[in-house]
Amino acid sequence: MFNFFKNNKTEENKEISKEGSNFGVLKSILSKTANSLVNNITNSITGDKPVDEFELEDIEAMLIKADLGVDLAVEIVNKIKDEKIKSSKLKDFLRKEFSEILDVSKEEKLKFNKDKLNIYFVVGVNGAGKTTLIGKLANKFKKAGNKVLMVAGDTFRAAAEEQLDIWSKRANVDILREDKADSASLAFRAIDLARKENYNVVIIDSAGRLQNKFNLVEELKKIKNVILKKLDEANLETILVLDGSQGQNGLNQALVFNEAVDITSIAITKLDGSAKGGIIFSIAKNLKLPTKLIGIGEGIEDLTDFSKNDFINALFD
Ligand SMILES: Nc1nc2c(ncn2[C@@H]2O[C@H](COP(=O)(O)OP(=O)(O)OP(=O)(O)O)[C@@H](O)[C@H]2O)c(=O)[nH]1
Ligand SMILES: [Mg+2]
Repeated sequence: MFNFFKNNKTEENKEISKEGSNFGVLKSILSKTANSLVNNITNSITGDKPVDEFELEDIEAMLIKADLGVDLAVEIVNKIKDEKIKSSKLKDFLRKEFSEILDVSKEEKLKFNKDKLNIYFVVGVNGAGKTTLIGKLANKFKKAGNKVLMVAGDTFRAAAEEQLDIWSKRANVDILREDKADSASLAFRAIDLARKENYNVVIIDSAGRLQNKFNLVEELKKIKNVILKKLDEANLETILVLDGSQGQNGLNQALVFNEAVDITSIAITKLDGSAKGGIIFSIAKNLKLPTKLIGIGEGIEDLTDFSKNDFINALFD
């Protein structure tokens, strides 16, 4: 049968908090992305005349290199050309463009209703950072006074349950797990358990790789259907975790997962040290999906809510 472990750890979490992500931390994490996306362009193209043909080519190449994707890079360069943007105004122009691209959703934060059962279904390819994100998220919800249940929905790999178990202890939250279980039926039981024991936050892990992509997609669809049989869509957030150091690959992954389970928000991990943060713009533009969380390290506190203004300011100021 399945196992349900209650954690009763009282010890305070002693890791240094990056909660609320002070702006300095975000700025230093995004410094490589800022260089590739903004500074390399605005530092090399100066003067008071409109950007010329050669410079436009350079800008296009730099934007593509910064993982913005070819379509978006071409679109921006065409605007610079059509609007006869002067080199000295390039930074202001890019700031406005990038800011508008991120206006895909009014909701910047994860859906959450304190009085309801909130389900977070976490998907993504293997190694993207799903399990780590769940640990960080559980910790955050727990500290805010919620009753949190983790569900070891990656039943394909025994080690995956162990890994989530470790995170449940770190975050001091309960976990539901069962070796080699059917993950959809585990999700089903998790929701029943949550109702019975008054959990208000349930976070479901999932496999990143099964024998093939078809099986993975079918399994994720099954889990999602089970969840939606039990509760309203308004209380479900389906989070796609993307490895921020993988750049444009993330866009292709997002397309596949979005088709399978209708993603409602994106979490970008490993932005620390990566120059490929431009992927956030590419996803917003192509899929109209909001990024709501950013992973900025391997520790339990290394998670920050995405804020459009902070993100833009960190890149441009
Ligand atoms: N630097 C950094 N590393 C991260 C971050 N998030 C996750 N990692 C690391 O990425 C690796 C993979 O993370 P997991 O959480 O196991 O990824 P997963 O998606 O659950 O992988 P599977 O279970 O194999 O599908 C681990 O070594 C994590 O420590 C992050 O925001 N920054
Ligand atoms: Mg995992």
